[in-house]
Amino acid sequence: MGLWYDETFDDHTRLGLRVKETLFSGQSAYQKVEVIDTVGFGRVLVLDNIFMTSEYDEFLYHEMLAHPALTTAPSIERVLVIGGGDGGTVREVLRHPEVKRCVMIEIDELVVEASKRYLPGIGTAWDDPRLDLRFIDAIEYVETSRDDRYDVVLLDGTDPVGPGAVLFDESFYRGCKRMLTDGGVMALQSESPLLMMDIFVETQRKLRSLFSEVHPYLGPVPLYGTGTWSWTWCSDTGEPLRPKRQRQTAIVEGSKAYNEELHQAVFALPNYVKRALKL
Ligand code: SPD
Repeated sequence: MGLWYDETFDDHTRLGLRVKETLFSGQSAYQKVEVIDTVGFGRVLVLDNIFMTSEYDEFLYHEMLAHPALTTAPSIERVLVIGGGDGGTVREVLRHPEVKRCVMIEIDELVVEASKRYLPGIGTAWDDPRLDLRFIDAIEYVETSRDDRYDVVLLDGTDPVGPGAVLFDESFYRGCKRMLTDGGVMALQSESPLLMMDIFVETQRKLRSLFSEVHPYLGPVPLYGTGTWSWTWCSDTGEPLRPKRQRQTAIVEGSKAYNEELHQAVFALPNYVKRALKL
């Protein structure tokens, strides 16, 4: 049978991947960092026993976090990415020619080191001169850099456990909103409405208390347990279903998932989600 690596959810469900070998295992000041090579999902980044991203399906997650926001914000010259130490999100951001500067705030240098070495196919934009990568605490950055302004803010955190839990706090969302330019767009990963409905609903509540436009959207990410994942598009003006065609054209051909039709489709919510959100 060989060796299996399991992520366990709430002691009642687990997802197991058959492992070929462990490529890296280390402990940072924040978390356990591992890269495993698996039979079905290729190389997988694992933080504190939670699957973060895989060579097999990472595009489904990173393209959907980045492009709905980046194709709809009024301007995308300045982009802030919080988390995302594997490099997949900044890779997608920097595919947009209009982006002039992308600041990435990652607390854990070991995640980036391990990803650069063992997941070079995911982080392909580390050397882009527009990228400004800083290893600092996002909470501290948002508190101390109140004058920095961004057209788009993307939150690419872990689940709300361990060092990433604070990235789900309402006060943190408020700080991120303060950094947005007028009409700016924030997008974030907002967990699974199937596996973590309570966290999903509570996240939507917090965001709705801060932004006038809050639109969750869904897509498949097989690595994340139930396969159904959510992201949320937030702004005070505008709406997510009016993307700029020119920006879409610039990236659609090079995207594995994102296209014009999918952009519209992902915002269509199933009844169980609409009912949970009282929409
Ligand atoms: N259940 C795991 C959720 C992880 C979301 N973030 C992944 C980071 C990929 N860049």
